[in-house]
Amino acid sequence: MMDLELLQTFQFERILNDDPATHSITVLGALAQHTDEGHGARTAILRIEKLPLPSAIAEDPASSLSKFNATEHTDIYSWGSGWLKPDPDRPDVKINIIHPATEVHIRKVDAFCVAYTHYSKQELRMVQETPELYERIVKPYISAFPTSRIQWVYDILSGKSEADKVLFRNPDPDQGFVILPDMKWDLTTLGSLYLVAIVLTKEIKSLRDLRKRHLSMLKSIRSEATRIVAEKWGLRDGSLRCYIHYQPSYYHFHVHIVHVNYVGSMGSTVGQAHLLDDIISLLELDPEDGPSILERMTFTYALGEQHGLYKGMVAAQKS
Ligand code: M7G
Repeated sequence: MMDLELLQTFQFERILNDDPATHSITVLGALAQHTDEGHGARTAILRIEKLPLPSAIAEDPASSLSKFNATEHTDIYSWGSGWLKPDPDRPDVKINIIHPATEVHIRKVDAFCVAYTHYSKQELRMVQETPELYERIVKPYISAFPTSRIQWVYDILSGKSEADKVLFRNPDPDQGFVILPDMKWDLTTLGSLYLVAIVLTKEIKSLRDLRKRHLSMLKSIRSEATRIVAEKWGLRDGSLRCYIHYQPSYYHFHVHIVHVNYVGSMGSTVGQAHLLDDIISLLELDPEDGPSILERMTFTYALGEQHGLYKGMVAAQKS
């Protein structure tokens, strides 16, 4: 378990990404690790994100501040800098840690940051994935994906981790799924509510593997998500934007369940995010037999140059 003492052993190496738009910074370094073989430092990635402002500041700005320095004023306009009073009940930042982190994680953070910020040091390219390119390039890439990358998914599904966070579980091995808070969510700010539904079956690696027989499971994810947010947080129908990433980072099927007001959130980019409702509609239009529409269609999306598919897909694009 991570604690302040361990965080204090952090040795800085370099900044992977600094994104003012999301008030976050991602940094590479090392953290102490104690193993049976002894003590050492292992590579760590820290993503530190400023949490949204407390509502108290809107109700009573003056008493939320411990200091204010005026900077300038012109006519009716003035501005300055403020310091929030520390509040023992309200944290200031959210910290995500990967430790020990491998080269793949570092590349993923690089690629991830590039995909979603306008700070890209790397090139992004739109590519078209025809069914033929899926078979030839993407499918082998997915099959070669080390299962260790989705160990966290198996740990959630088996109840080994985050068990107390699970909001819903349908244990059916074919149609079952769990719904729990996504690690991106701070668990308190309703406007940035972010849950994830993870299916139990290992047979669906991505959107491409969805078939008509999965319709009832997809509809059940939609209805359970709607029910949970209504019961737990009083959100009315139409408060959620549910989508599926293609390409995702993890090839075990899951659905992003995000507050509709959380516009511009990382990952809702057109090309990568496909509305669950649209996918349900496409599958409903599928014929009873023959290849599914999701096998037959061409998907167009952006890839960062660090992405494992970048070289192969860019080289395969027809001019
Ligand atoms: P994705 O579309 O495969 O990749 O979504 P993305 O990260 O590029 O969006 C995976 C989703 O799972 C993301 O929204 C992650 O924030 C979330 N996630 C990843 N991990 C490692 C965990 C975890 O350990 N716990 C939880 N609750 N969510 C996670």
